[in-house]
Amino acid sequence: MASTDFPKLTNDLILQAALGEKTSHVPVWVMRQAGRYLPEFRNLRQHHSFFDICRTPELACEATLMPIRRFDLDAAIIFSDILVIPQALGIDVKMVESVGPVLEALKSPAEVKSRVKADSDIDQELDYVYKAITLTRHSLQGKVPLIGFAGAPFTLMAYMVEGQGSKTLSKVKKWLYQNPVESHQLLDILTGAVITFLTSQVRAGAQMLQVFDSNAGFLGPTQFDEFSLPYLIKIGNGVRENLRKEGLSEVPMTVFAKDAHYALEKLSDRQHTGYDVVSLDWTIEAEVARAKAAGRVTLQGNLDPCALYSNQDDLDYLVEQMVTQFGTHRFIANLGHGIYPDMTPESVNTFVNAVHKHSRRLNGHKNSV
Ligand code: 1CP
Repeated sequence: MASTDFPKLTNDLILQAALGEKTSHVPVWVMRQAGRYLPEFRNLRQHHSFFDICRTPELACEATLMPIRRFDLDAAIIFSDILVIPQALGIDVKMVESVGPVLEALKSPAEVKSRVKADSDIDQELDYVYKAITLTRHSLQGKVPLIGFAGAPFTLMAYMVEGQGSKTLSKVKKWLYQNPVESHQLLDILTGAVITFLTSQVRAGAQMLQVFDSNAGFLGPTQFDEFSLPYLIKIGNGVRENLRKEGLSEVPMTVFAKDAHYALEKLSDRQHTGYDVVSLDWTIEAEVARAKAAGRVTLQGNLDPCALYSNQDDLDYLVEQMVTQFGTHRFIANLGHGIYPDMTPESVNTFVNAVHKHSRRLNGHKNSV
């Protein structure tokens, strides 16, 4: 299927908001919106393994569309995982029931040279993601934009060294302190792979990109400045440069450095980083984030995912508070991290509709003044 002649986009609210334009209401999507909290996704998982879904464009497309059919969301995010990059570099990744992803971890810094395939053909390895994106972009029929994504180099490195999620990330942080040279070598390899991967996602049809640095909060400001930020900046600028060179339109880019409040001022320097949107976790106040961003980027977030356990009236009120505090301009509503599997579709519906309802009302008030 051709990656050109896509259906005309009818709801571009999120793209407008990302670029700082005023919108009639605040756009909203949910991190991990296609996942196990949906009965139809659990049903799909009974018949297919996680990576089979990722690797089969028709199934990845189907999973991506599930939340779009149910809720009034303003964006779709392609069904995939950040760990497809380590896989493409030759590291085995398994999805283990009730554990999550388990990788064949790098046991020593020497293994960066011996086990990480730095010359791997990323576009060939990950062609299934591009095919899924092109198919999904057509299947969305222009209803909402399609977001492509990748893991940030430090977060990917953390999984490659730890082998799975960790409470302390002490193994990977040991590398940063004891083996900075090999750490930078690995981060460089990952950065190159991510730039190629994101550029090709846009070529295939992604209309917006997000980089997930979910483990950023484990780094303090000094280590973030050395081991994460420079690579995030290389990605922001590298993807833009590639797109320009190919004559492709640039797309809005979002960075999510979870728990890295200390870096918010630097991450909000759009001219330097290349990111139009900074996504926030729930532990920072809107007012503080707005002051640090200083009008330079759009903010995304940041309701505590656990607010979805509230009753529906309380949830509606919490959303109202969030939209009132962030304001309706330069804001994309989301959770402060991914939704959990035991949350209900009903609460997602309430969340999404409350964002639209309250932001429309707030905009109406403003217009009538
Ligand atoms: O068994 C299953 O069905 C696996 C559950 C699952 C799903 C649905 C995993 C395993 N990944 C995904 C999809 C996924 N992962 C998406 C799809 C699109 C959507 O949002 O709807 C996205 C964007 C991701 C990104 C991802 N994967 C991140 C970054 C975002 C975040 O949550 O911080 C991370 C850290 C991962 C790793 C990962 N993959 C899966 C799990 C359970 C985890 C986290 C493990 C851990 O806690 O360390």
